[in-house]
Amino acid sequence: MKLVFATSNKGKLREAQEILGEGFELLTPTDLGIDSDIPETGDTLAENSAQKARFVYERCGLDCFADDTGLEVDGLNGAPGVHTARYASEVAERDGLAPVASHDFAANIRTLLREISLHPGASRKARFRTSVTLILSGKEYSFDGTMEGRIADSEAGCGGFGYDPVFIADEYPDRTVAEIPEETKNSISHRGKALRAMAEFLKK
Ligand code: ITT
Repeated sequence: MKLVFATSNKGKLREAQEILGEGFELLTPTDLGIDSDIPETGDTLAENSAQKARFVYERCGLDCFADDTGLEVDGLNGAPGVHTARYASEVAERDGLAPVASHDFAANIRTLLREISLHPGASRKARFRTSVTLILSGKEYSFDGTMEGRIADSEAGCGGFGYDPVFIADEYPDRTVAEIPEETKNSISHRGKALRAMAEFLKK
């Protein structure tokens, strides 16, 4: 089955292809000549994933899905949450520091570790949440997934992407997600759960 995945994140695309398997051929907006930045201005992950999927569906009319993911840290009152991709740039703006590009993974991780260190004793318990919106023949469906864990004291590992070097999943408590094989991550991850639910739905 051919589906457009409304993403520009290569890590997400690689994981989604591996999770969904050979029965799914994923195209990206770039493959279809859609080069404009896809807006994400919602207040929730669900609003953002719907916004991304609709943006692409309106331009190509093909069945498609989008993934919006957030990292919630208990000791930071749920931050960065819906602001996960642009955390460093928003904190820099808040603190009057030099501007940082959004989606700067290294800066996002540095900011997260710094913000937690400013709250000694605060809980490092955290979770990734993914909201997936599928548009199939014009109708919308949503699927969710969560991976529980905690924020490590420092970065470790070079697998995965994004915040994986500082996230320790409950299932593998002695290493970060960037230190476990991608297949293992996909078997327990927020994205794995949401996309397997979508695949089950599509197979019916
Ligand atoms: P899209 O094009 O799909 O919107 P994005 O990178 O903007 O890609 P999000 O808005 O969902 O994606 O941003 C969430 C950020 O959270 C993303 O930039 C990553 O840094 C991080 N992230 C998402 N999934 C992750 C995962 O499985 N492991 C670690 N970090 C992840």
